[in-house]
Amino acid sequence: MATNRHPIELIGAQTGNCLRVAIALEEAGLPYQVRLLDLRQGNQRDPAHLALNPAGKVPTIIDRLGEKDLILSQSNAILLYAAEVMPGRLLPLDGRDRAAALERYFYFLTDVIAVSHSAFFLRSLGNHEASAVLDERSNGALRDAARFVKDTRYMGGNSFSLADIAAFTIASARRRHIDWNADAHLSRWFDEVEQRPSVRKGMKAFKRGDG
Ligand SMILES: N[C@@H](CCC(=O)N[C@@H](CS)C(=O)NCC(=O)O)C(=O)O
Repeated sequence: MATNRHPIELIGAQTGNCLRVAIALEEAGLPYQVRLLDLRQGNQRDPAHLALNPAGKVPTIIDRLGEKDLILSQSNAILLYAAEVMPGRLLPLDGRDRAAALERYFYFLTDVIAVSHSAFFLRSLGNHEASAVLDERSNGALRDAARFVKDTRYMGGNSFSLADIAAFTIASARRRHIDWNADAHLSRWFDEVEQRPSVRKGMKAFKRGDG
């Protein structure tokens, strides 16, 4: 299904939001090409990028579909789009299993990643006390996710899904703050996901500059 497609253009940088998209495209088997922006140089606010994403953020994708390009921002909307384009690759097809995987996906997005991003923002403003409170809340939610992989192989059930991609990028970013000896299930899950070919390739996508 994906072989006759134009490669999706993935505009981004080495950040968690962009890495989630690269891993999802790898796992979905969708061809893509990376366009690297230098966020420190402010490339995200160049007029050409603002025309694609007026918020001046990454990631953004361009999917050359027929006569009109699909331009999409918001990393997690892009992940859901990839799941729709390649049914069964990123979310289970069965409705009950799919709902369970989505529940976990949103757990990581809202209870772990969003809280961690707020902590980062407060830290950048010098508000270390409030930032530490949110960091601990986010880390606690991540630690608590060990129970998700106690009885199933992956975060959202018995198949790899968007829930694992969301969980992995934040766990990887916070790995120094997690006591990996405290829970064998969490470390077993992390080690397995880290070795997955799509994850290995996706994590390097913005280093080599192509998909
Ligand atoms: N909710 C958006 C957040 C996008 C976002 O904040 N991107 C950051 C990088 S992870 C960015 O572009 N930062 C550059 C800036 O704000 O100037 C998403 O998930 O895509």
